[in-house]
Amino acid sequence: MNIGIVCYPTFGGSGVLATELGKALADKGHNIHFITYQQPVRLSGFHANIFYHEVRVPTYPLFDYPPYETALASTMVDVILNNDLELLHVHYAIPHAAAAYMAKQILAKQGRKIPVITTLHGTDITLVGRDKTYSPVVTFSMNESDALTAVSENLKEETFKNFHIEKEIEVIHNFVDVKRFHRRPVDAFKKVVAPNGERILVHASNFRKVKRVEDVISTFLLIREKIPATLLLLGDGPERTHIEDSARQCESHKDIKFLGKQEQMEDILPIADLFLLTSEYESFGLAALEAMAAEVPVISTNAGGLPEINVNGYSGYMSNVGDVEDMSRNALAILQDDQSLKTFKANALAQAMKFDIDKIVPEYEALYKRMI
Ligand code: GMT
Repeated sequence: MNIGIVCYPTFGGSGVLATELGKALADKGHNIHFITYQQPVRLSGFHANIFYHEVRVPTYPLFDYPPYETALASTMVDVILNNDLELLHVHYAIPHAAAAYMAKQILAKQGRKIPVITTLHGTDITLVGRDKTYSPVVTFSMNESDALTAVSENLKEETFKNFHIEKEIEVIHNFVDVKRFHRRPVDAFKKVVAPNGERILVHASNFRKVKRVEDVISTFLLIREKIPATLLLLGDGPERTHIEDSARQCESHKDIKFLGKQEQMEDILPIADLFLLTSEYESFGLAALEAMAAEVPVISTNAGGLPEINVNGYSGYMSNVGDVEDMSRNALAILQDDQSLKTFKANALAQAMKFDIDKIVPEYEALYKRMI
């Protein structure tokens, strides 16, 4: 099939998932055309049947806000016509679903039909999309998509709760390539991070308010009072500066390391003993699933779709949002002895296998075939 994929090219989960999906489909022989404003971060190396089309937004002194959506819709039309695309799959509703609707109407005038699938990822529904500034356009363009998918049952429910949706939403859970993440940890790297065999805890996110990274630090400090441990914080975003500043004031600040944005998560995660995700909401929590695939148990909140991936007392533990005491108690229960850590690690991997790329990608392929 000739498929167009539209996504954000950044480190966010929706862009990561869209890119991994495109690469997996290309491996299966499909031609994949990414349409976005920058090369997606997870798209590196040469793939004979992956094409990248950059959306250029010319500036003009009149534009305080360059019209990205117009440029995107025009690029979609151009790429669809010149590459004979059979389907457009857009990830994250805003503004991709609206731009896809516009492209579809332009092509319809020329007698060309193109099915559009919109995959809802989370904040496009729960935070941004609900805002009345966007809501009418988001509702309309979701209803105009030929198919809607959501990355969790919880997100499907949230969508029906917050928007007037007139069609079915199919849940296709996010996936992970377990083979890629399940690697032996690099001993030399582990030695640098934890020279005295300290437990290694990891958090990865875009440091937005919804992630409550301050709870990651508080949980870690409670754990650190009881056992030797070190915390790696991966990623970057608006909350990082003040969290880094306040972490510097703590007695254990030397055990907290901010590594910034990292592309090779599969090299870092395998050295970890525990992954912390303290979010106020996660539609799914792809970062936690990648950790589990690297055999790392997860301490998370029980918000949103997290209970669909993290099984309490098996692949890790879940606590109420903000309950850092409970999160640290649970973390210590896993970390305090090697046997318990070993069991939780094995369980985390087994749980990740349920969301393996080989199980989930065929669900998208089946949907594409139906739509085409
Ligand atoms: O987590 C973010 O803020 C980024 C956001 C995105 O759209 O890139 O992630 C959302 O989509 C991911 C992939 O489907 C999910 O794993 C995340 O849980 C979801 N984030 C939220 O719901 C807050």
